[in-house]
Amino acid sequence: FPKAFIFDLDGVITDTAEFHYLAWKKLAKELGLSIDRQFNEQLKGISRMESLEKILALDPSLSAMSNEEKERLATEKNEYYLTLIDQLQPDAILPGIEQLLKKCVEQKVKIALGSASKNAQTIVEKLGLIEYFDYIVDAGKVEKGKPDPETFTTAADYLGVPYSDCIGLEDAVAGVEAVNSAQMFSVGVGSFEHLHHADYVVEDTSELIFEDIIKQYQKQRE
Ligand code: G16
Ligand code: MG
Repeated sequence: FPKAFIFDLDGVITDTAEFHYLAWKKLAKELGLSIDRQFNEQLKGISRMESLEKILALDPSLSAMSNEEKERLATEKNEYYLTLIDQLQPDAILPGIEQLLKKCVEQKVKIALGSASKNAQTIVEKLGLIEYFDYIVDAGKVEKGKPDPETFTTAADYLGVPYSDCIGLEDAVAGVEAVNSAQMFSVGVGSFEHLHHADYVVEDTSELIFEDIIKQYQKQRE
């Protein structure tokens, strides 16, 4: 039986991707650039600075920008993002997530968060889910972001659980890669086309059924 579930935040627990998108879009516009939802797919799961770099790469004339200027732009994006997530409430929890958290508690499976966001704790608090979490790993606790396994191994190390007894839930390709390289069982949430490297894929969070996940995990561990 698994000992811990490690949840990604954006795209698994709530859909903050839309707010990241709106904030980046506003910043891009100020730089004379335009981004769309398709482009935003690449920004899922990667850090704030890496996201900014991808946007700046759209215009070669911006390549000479100083680090100070980049910091200023990243901060500006975050300030706008914070005004957008200020309205977050429990109704923004994705379908099936709270039931899954309750099942974990019931079955004495530990719960951690493994997010690339520096705002992870604030978001989980606004959603009213903080009590469920035994530990939160956010961007401030790791040196290497996803796809490096550090986000997930840091959570397991804190919980004192072997990696092979952990299940990582992710919506991003980089996130699934991080879970896999931590030697954990990976559950991908989204299209099979994107996430076929995951050990188990469901289309959306409403299909994250505790018993089904356990069954798949046990089948693979046999
Ligand atoms: C999230 C989002 C990313 C975002 C990153 C950093 O990761 O998916 O798009 O760039 O956090 O967020 P912040 O600017 O708040 O530090 P995750 O790992 O929760 O999916
Ligand atoms: Mg995500």
